Amino acid sequence: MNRRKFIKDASLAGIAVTSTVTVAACASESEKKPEIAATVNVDPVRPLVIATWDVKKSTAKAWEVLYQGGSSLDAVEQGVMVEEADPNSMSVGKGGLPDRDGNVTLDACIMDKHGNCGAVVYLKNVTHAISVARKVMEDTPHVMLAGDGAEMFAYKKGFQKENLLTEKSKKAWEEWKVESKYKPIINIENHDTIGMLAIDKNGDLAGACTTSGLAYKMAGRVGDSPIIGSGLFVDNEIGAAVATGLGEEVVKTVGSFLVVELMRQGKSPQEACEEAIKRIVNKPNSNYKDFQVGYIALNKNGETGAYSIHEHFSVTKHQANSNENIKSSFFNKG
Ligand code: SD4
Repeated sequence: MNRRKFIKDASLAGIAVTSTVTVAACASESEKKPEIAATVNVDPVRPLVIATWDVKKSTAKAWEVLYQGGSSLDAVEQGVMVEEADPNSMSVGKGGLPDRDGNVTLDACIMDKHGNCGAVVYLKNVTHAISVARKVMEDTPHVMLAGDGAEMFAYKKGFQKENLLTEKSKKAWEEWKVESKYKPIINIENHDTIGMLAIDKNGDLAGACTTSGLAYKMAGRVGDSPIIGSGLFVDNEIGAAVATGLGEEVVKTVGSFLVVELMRQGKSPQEACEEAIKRIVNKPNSNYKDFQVGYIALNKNGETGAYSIHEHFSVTKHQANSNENIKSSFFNKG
C-alpha cells in the first residue's frame, strides 16, 4: 500500500496506534489529552530508529543493521538508501519528480555521533545521494559539495551514472507542464522526503536526510534537507531532529537545530517538535495554512516526538519487535 493511501485510510478508519510508547494522537484524541502528554518513553530504549512518513521497509533495513550491532551511522545510511533506490518513491532518489526543466536533482545530508557531517546539493544522475554525502563527510575536508562538483566527486568514488527520471515521473512532469504553475504549490500530502534518526546499542546517535526536493522547483533550488541545522541536526549529547515539508520555512527557522536546542533546555522530543512548529505558525502574517512542515526527534534516552502543521504527517518507528507507522499530532485543527 502506498504511504499516502495508508495515511488516508488510517485516518478515515480512525486507527489510533498505541503502544507503551505513544508518539502521536489524531485530532479527536488530542482534544482529550494535553498535547505534550502524547509522547514519552519511560525507559531508555536502544537500539531504535525513526523516520519521516510511512517507510517501514527503510526502518526495517536500518533495524537490521542496529540489531546486528552496527552503528547508527550505517543504519541511517542503509535505511534511507531503500527509499532512494525505489523508483516508485517520487520524492527521493531514483524516480524523484524533476524540477520544472525536467532535471531530477537530489539534496542529502548525513551527520554522525561526533558532529561530523556531509552534504550534497543539486546532485544529478546518481541515485544514492546519501552515500555521496557520507563520502563528502569522510573523504574530503569539506562539508558540502554542489552540482557538477558533487557529481564528478561521486564518479571518482565509484558511483554509477544513472538516469533518475523514470517514465512515471516524466509523465507527471509533462502533465504539470500543461499549466506550469510557476510558484510551487504545496500540498500537505506532497512531502515524502525521508529523514531518519537512530540510536544504536552503544547509545550513539546519527541522522540522515535525502530528497529530490519540491516537485517542479525552479532550476537550482535547494531546500532544507541538505542544510545541516535546518533539515537535520544531531548532537550526540542531547538528541537529533529531522524535518520534512516546505524547506524554505524550515531554513528560515533553522528548524532541526532549534528542536535539538530545545531538548538541550530540557524539553522532551515531543515538546521540542511542537515548539519548533509554533515558531513557524506564530510568525506575523504566517501563511501556514498553505504549506506543511513536520519534525521528528529522538533524544539520548530513546524518547521520540513528532509534530506537524497539518494532519497526515506520520513517523515510522522500529524498536524491538515492532515496526509501525504512527500518525503525528498536528497544529492546525481547522
Ligand atoms: C524540500 N523539505 O526540498 C524538502 C521537501 C520535502 O518531500 O520534504 N519533500 O524543501
